[in-house]
Amino acid sequence: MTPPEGGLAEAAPGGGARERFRADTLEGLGLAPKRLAPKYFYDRAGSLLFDEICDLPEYYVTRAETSIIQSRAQEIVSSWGRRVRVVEPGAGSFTKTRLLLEALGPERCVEYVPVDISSEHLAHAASQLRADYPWLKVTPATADFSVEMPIPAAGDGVSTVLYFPGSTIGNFDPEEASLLLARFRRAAGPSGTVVVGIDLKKDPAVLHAAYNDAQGVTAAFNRNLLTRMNRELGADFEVDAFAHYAFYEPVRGRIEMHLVSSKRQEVTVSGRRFRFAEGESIRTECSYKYDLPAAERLARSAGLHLLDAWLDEARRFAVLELRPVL
Ligand code: AVI
Repeated sequence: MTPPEGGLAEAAPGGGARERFRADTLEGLGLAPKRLAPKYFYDRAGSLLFDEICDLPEYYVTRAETSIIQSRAQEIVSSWGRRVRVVEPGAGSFTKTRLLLEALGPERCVEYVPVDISSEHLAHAASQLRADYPWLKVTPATADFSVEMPIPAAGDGVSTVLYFPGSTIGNFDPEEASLLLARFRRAAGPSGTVVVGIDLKKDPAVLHAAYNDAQGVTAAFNRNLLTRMNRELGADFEVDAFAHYAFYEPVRGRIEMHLVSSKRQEVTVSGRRFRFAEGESIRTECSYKYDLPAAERLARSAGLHLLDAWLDEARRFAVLELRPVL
């Protein structure tokens, strides 16, 4: 899977994407405290590491969401309309998407529109789906959905379902998440539906374990960002001189993931020098956890209301069905 649900970055970025990565990185490392955007985790190695994370015993997220879709697919799609176009920003959640497309079937599913910044990833995803579902019309759209959703209006009598699984919404700050959901609402149109996966608040020990796995895969995933900067931006990070540090911050309700410098050092990125004090960090990701009332407030702030919510048995994850407030 490349990249994960909602992942934005390219496996091997060409000119524009590389320059965006450079500009965002130089800006983020110039801030105090330093930070980088999590969308840059997902080069080829990062995407493979994320696949491994999804299979880790501690990382319940993917299993919890898949179990909801597996057991409730028919119920979830039941209110989506007679003729449906499914639009998926990120277009990476094959198992879950397939279950939903199958639940809709050729009678109801008129089109699937994966939206991703990587045309290479889209072409691969589209050809796989066309091979497995010859009845399915697949219309890939190349775009950075965190900036724009250039989706044409649906045909007459066709309702659009914006499917955003994986709790990728949690990787956006609440203000950005609200803007993103509003963009999805506009893309879905007044008769459309937004279906989003959110990770729920829970015992901090469970959260802590999920982002500090025993095998160190999450640490490798975090550090791979340094390797990527070295390769693509001519940086000279000493990868072993930065430690993975992830913790749950209960006031904001978010996991914060950092890379902490183990010593005083200077690093050059694209010809610019950045100083690190011993113990100084780069924040590489936030992963917000919601409860249902907070998720409902977030939806409202984006002009959406909560129609339904499906939870897994352990109540760790929720799939929300949202509709525009008319
Ligand atoms: C993609 N995203 C929803 C994952 C998360 O849980 O926030 C990324 C991740 N970071 C560390 N582990 C997984």
